[in-house]
Amino acid sequence: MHTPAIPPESTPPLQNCLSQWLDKQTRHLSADYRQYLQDELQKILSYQATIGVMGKSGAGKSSLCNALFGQEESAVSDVTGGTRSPQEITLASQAGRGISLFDMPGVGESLQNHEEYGEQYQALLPKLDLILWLIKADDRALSLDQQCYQKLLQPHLVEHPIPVLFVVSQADKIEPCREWDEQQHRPGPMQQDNLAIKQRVIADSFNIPTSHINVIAAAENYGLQELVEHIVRVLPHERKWGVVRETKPEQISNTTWQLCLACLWQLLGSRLGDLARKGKEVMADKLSTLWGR
Ligand SMILES: Nc1nc2c(ncn2[C@@H]2O[C@H](COP(=O)(O)OP(=O)(O)OP(=O)(O)O)[C@@H](O)[C@H]2O)c(=O)[nH]1
Ligand SMILES: [Mg+2]
Repeated sequence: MHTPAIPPESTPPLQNCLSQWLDKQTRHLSADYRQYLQDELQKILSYQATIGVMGKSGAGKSSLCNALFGQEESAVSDVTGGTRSPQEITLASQAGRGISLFDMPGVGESLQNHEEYGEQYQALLPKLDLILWLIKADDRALSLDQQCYQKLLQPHLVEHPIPVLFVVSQADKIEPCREWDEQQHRPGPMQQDNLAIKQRVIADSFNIPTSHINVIAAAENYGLQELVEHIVRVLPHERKWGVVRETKPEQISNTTWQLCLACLWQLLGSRLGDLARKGKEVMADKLSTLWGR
């Protein structure tokens, strides 16, 4: 498969770039099939992703969302009279319909409120594609996060299994802080060791593999490309572009871009296969030759 040579920041609007790419890739097909694929491409590209962002107050949720997706555009629902409810924020769209972020309440609060939040979570979870759970690098008190995960989230994940990625945030604040490399914007050697320990502690506390935990410092632009790559890897193919489309181009690594294109190609191939199976003109040989390239 030929892929468009990018850094994505040099692309015209994403839709145009991918539409031209698809046009080139499918030039051997009949006009009907090409149009069908272009329509499918637009459907895939216009998916609106919804991410739940969890973590104690001050964990760095807003900072991360702004670093990945841009400035806050509007708060759809609000915090009301002492009872917090999930707050939906639509972030400024780069090239499409925006991305919905839910600021999820409850983390860091006492268990007394969990029953009330439980119902809200049950209602919200089916709407979400992914949850990001932030824990500040220098926060040693994990027990409220842990209880919230076990009591509030885990029971609903059984019914609505969506990926949950843990994020160690504000990595520059882990001891010894003075070691942070201001030039390279990365942790020093002892900070790196301590961040690895932190990842292991979180993995043990939440019973997840360390590979599910990213380390970032949004204010330092550290670890953000890797986090985006991880998000894209865990999302189903048809939901990846809703996130990539809205992510700032500088946070999309070449690996992420290539991965998304390969998955898009696979997805379009299967859509075309579905169409052929539905009894339209059979082009099995031609299609398999084209898709095998
Ligand atoms: N040094 C450093 N500070 C950070 C980083 N990320 C966020 N902060 C700071 O941490 C504070 C809290 O960040 P927010 O993004 O507001 O945290 P939040 O989780 O949205 O907090 P709530 O909205 O209260 O739930 C702010 O003063 C940020 O500037 C980081 O990577 N490094
Ligand atoms: Mg916030």
